[in-house]
Amino acid sequence: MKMSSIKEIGIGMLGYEFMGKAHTNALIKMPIFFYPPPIKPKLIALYGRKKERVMEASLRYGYKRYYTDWEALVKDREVEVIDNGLPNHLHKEPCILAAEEGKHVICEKPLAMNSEEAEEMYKAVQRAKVKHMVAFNYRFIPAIILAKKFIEEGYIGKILQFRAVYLQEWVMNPNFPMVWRLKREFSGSGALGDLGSHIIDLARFFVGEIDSVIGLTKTFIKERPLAEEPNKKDLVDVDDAFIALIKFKDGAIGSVEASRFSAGRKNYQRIEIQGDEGTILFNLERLNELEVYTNKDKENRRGFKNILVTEKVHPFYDRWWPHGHTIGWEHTFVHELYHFFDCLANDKPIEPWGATFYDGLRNNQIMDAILKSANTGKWERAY
Ligand code: SOE
Repeated sequence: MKMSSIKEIGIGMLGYEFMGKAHTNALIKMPIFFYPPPIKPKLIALYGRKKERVMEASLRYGYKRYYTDWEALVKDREVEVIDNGLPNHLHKEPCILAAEEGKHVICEKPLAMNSEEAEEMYKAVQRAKVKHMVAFNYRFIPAIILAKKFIEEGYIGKILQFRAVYLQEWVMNPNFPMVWRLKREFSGSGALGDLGSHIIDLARFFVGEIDSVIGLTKTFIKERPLAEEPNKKDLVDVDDAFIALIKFKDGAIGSVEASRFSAGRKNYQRIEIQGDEGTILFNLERLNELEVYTNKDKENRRGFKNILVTEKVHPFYDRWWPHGHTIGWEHTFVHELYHFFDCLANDKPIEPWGATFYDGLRNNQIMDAILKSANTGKWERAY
């Protein structure tokens, strides 16, 4: 199969910083490692607010052109897929316009600022009948996929409890300046939407629908210096940390918490899934490994088994390196974008493996319920 004979598809990327870079890296790598690719992404256009910076990024990343007007990029006739890696307050309008223009849409998490916006976005992509995915990239880690397989095979029995933390430390310094992730008007919430959204998505992915929640939030540092004028301060109006308890529809219970004030925790996402016959443990800082325990083992042989999930039998792994040559955080984006383009090229559903805008809507509804509960102090329905 010659690469020249593979259909191409025009990509319009919104944002060139953290997620824009992670997604562009994935778009470039996907056809190399997932060869022949289901479709070949063509880097058509890149959007950013600041002309100088987005022009430089477009040259550095290899986009054909750049825009400082996201509406013009979305309407670019060569752009067939919109990949939105902008701050959360710029998810709704570009994604809805993309759908109205008949473009397929990938949007970073959380889908929206709140469930009202998420519902509008979900309805728009349904009306337009375009492919839609929310970039919950941790669903595409081979160890996470193995955990799902263990659960489906009944290896740990009926799921009774789910507990997850997602801890980072990057804003503990009071001199760390104000950024969009710390302002409600740009982010919608703090650690909850940025980190909590991931573990809430995985709670639904592993256990099932969430019925109600009770939660609390905390802001440890309430004002921060402005990057441009350090002697001026601005208010932090989002959570630095949250904790929530969960009642799943099927009777299981759980807890989720995220913090940006966890000294020593760099990108520490720890998941523990407990069944009536065993336990599965995952740690994002050791993402090639999975720990499993089952009572099905003979009594004198019971214990946690640590599996290095790098054999070719695991999804995606045959595309990378020999077993034991581990992969990293960036590869999760290559996997999720491969999944998107495979589903697009072969008209397959994004779900249940990938997260659609419906999953994004449910995620925002659950987070809204946690924020409501943090005010009322009561259990709130997560719909
Ligand atoms: C994506 O993998 C991600 O979890 C982002 O969503 C977070 O914002 C970042 O802190 C770590 O990477």
